[in-house]
Amino acid sequence: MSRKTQTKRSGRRRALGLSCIVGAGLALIGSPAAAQAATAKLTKEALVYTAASGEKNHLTIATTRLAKKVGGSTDAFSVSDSKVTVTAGAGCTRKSLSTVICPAATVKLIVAKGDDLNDTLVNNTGMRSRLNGQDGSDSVVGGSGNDVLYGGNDEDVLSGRGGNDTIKTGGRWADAVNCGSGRDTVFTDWLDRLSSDCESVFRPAR
Ligand SMILES: [Ca+2]
Ligand SMILES: [Ca+2]
Ligand SMILES: [Ca+2]
Repeated sequence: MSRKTQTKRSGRRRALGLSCIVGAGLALIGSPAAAQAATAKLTKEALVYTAASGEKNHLTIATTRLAKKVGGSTDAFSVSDSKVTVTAGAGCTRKSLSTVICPAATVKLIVAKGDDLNDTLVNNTGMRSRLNGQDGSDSVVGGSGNDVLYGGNDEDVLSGRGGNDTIKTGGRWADAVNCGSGRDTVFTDWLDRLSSDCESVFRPAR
């Protein structure tokens, strides 16, 4: 069978399969979107949250407690994205459809990426974090520790809150930056609006 014929046939099979799924009212089950859900996992020293493309995320990371000690501690982080389904990756367990719990014993950094669309990423802990809104107009909110916040493309709102934060607005977009307390450093451009409490501001020449 030629390659062209094979492609045609598999295309027909895909079309038939899809119409059956839609007909049954189960469009999401088994689809590529479901296979690429947002994931929270532990790496050697970090808690990593990765959104999937096509999701409008509303992520909140908070502290919680485990029923039993893991790594000598009951400290844990709850990773909750109210807008999407979250998958539990390495070291973490799922609490509900949109909430995953990860033990805190080995975590020295929180990393979260919003991928595309307009997202909200909030670190409500004292653990230092690296949060990246990526594409879309995002709201990125650091915790009380020293955070690194990236807006990525489009018009973002970046809030450092407590701690000595580094805030990077990225691109030629009209972003808004609120540094909060601590000694904060901002890498910005002339379109951005900054609060008056940003200690070090770096802008390219006009
Ligand atoms: Ca997103
Ligand atoms: Ca963005
Ligand atoms: Ca700050």
